[in-house]
Amino acid sequence: MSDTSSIDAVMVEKEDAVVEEPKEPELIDEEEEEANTNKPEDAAQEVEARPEKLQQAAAAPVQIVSIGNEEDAYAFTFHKDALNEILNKVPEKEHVAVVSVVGAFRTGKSFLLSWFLKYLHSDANGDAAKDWYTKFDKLGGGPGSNPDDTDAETHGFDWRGGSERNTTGIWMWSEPFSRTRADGSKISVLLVDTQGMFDHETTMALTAAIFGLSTLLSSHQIYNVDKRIQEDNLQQLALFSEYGRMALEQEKRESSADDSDENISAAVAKAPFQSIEFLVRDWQNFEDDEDEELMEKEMSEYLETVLKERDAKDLQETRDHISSSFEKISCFMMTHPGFAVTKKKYEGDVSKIEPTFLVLLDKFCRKVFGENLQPKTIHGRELTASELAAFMEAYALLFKNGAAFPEASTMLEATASANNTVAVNATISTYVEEMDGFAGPDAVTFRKDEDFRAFHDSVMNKSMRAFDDIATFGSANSIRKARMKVITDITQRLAMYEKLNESRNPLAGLETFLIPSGVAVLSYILRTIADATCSSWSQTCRASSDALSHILAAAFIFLFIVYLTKAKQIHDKLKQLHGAVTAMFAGDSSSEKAPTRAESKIKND
Ligand SMILES: Nc1nc2c(ncn2[C@@H]2O[C@H](COP(=O)(O)OP(=O)(O)O)[C@@H](O)[C@H]2O)c(=O)[nH]1
Ligand SMILES: [Mg+2]
Repeated sequence: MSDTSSIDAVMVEKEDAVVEEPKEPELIDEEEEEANTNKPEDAAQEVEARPEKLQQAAAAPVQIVSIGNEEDAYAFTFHKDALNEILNKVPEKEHVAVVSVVGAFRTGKSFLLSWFLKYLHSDANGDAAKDWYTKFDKLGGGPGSNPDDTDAETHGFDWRGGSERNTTGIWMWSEPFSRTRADGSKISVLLVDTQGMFDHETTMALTAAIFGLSTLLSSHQIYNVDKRIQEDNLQQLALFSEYGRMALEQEKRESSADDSDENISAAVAKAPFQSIEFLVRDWQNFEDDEDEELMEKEMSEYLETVLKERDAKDLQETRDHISSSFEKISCFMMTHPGFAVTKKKYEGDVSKIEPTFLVLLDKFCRKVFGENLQPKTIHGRELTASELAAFMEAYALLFKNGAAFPEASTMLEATASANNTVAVNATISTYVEEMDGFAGPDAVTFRKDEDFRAFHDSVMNKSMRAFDDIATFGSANSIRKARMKVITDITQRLAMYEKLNESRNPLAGLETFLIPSGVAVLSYILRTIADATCSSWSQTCRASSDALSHILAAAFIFLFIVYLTKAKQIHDKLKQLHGAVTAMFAGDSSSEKAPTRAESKIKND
């Protein structure tokens, strides 16, 4: 588990780091949240209503976006705190993958996601048994499951068969799943469910809005379709192509401003959205004798047929738009799970599911969460959890006033603005992390002026390079503003580090003692000389000696008063001096362990 304060800290910084529109994120108080959540049986509320102990124990789907009603034009409400609570569980610098499922109402999206949960638990150490899906009796999230039940086996995305629930919105599983990538690095997987698309009550604009938000958010989007890929499924996808085209053009412009040819081809090759996979449910065309290899062949041939060139201009355009918007388009087919599964009373009994469905399900899980698993990227940059939160917030704001699908340029602006925010936060974190270790609240060594400046300069250069690497997108003016914001912030922090460092200077404040001590020593010496050299009959000489002894006494009294008022500081200073001298002789004055940010934070708290 991560340092849970870290995302909050970044988010707090982020709020004041917003450099241009969109406006301050909506923070929803509990009352407002209740009013905005469209159904009383809302699971997010169920989670909140549960006792603390159970909330910690039971993982559950959490609503991160709820959708209003006709009165507010189906405005989206982003539940920032709910999202952050999940993202805080991701280790601070770990990248995140977002796997989401979109598609028509009651096509088995939540059912599939509940299976994903089972797979991810079974494969927690990357060693799921070949027949992992037979190792338990029941699938969680079904009609018989109780969200208050502490038995994790019964939890899942809500796929209650038969009930006409219509809780529109976007849901995320409360626990991220840690996976190991092929290169050995860790990645946290977040599962996202969408509800309320393409049903008879949902307008096309709302469907497009949910679809759009989910596409912007995901690294791998599963588009669940019933029986076959239809033309309207493709058209729905092509809706985002305008955004894709603009994003690509912007990248091309940026690359041509750069002289390296390598950069141009790398940027042009990048589509704005990552991976989309059509998941055809209840596919009926596999032959009885087809083995897995043949089935896979059939899947890729089917996708090729669907996407192949068409004579009709509009059909061809749809295909071109999709191809240029997504980095990767794939297809998988599942057979019917068996009629028992579609019965109203079906509660998730695994033994009633058709074996072919389970075999294909196993293949699909391994495909999605195996080596294909990619972190969420924005313009080629892999995101951490706190960065994902910044983008998610900017995207949700696009639909704040209603589910009218935003202009591509607005989506692009939101991306650029969130990207600048991420760049500002990352730059400041880099600076703070390094400076904290060198001269932060927990550092103990006083740094000489020239060392301090040199260190600051090098950290500043490194941080600004980090900024330039991230802030590559959007208008030059907004990037410039974000850059200024970073510089102002770092300048303020520098002043604080200077003060902290100065407070560790063992010689600071010594002038209060040095001057009276010098006067005392000088008067003592002069008096000793006077006493030794004066002849007994010289009045002037005796008077001078007396005057010097008065000065000496006055200096001592002054020193004594200062000592009384500053006893504690003097004690500390002497300790510091002693420490500095000891360390100097031990030859390791600069090798104290740099405190981590987390340590300083804990101490500050
Ligand atoms: N025909 C069919 N039904 C399924 C499949 N998977 C799940 N179901 C059933 O479809 C109903 C709706 O499932 P659900 O996951 O809630 O659908 P969602 O609205 O897309 O999330 C439930 O009764 C499931 O048991 C499938 O692959 N094919
Ligand atoms: Mg569902």
